[in-house]
Amino acid sequence: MSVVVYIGFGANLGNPSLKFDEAVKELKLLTQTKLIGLSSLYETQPIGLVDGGPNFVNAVIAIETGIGPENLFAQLRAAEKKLGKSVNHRSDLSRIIDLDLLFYGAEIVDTEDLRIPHPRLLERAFVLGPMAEIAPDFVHPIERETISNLLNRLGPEHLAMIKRF
Ligand code: PH2
Ligand code: MG
Ligand code: MG
Repeated sequence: MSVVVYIGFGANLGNPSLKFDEAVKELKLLTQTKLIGLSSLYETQPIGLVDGGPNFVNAVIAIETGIGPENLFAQLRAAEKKLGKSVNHRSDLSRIIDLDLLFYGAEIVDTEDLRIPHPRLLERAFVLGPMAEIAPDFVHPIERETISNLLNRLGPEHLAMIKRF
């Protein structure tokens, strides 16, 4: 059984586009997993950072995988660590890599450690923008709206914060 999974990539320190290539390579190494889509890279203004760090590079990666959601989440944490992220990195600080599990097919997961769909993606043009490029018609399993509608629902001030490279 394989499921289409969307993963958000973000980085604003070091060499983000190189990190993106490395992240894609790591995902290709996962068992039972096939890379099926890559968005363009986007330059995006930081949201909610307390350290005044530089703009981000964001993108969305689509894979098809037989790995279950919890296991995949653990594999993403392991890939982040391998690519140089410290384990307890705070979400309000600049980072050299962030790999977020956005959607696991239409599954809804809500445990202490893991929430899918990613709870903050609805307000994030830096996720919805790149995802709309590769999966505009994907339906959010809770909102029951397509990614392109969710993106359009965001105000122009959000859209102004992302720019395709
Ligand atoms: N990630 C965050 C916080 N803020 N801002 C942008 N533009 N892109 C990100 O990936 C991002 C962020 C926490 O993961
Ligand atoms: Mg994140
Ligand atoms: Mg993260």
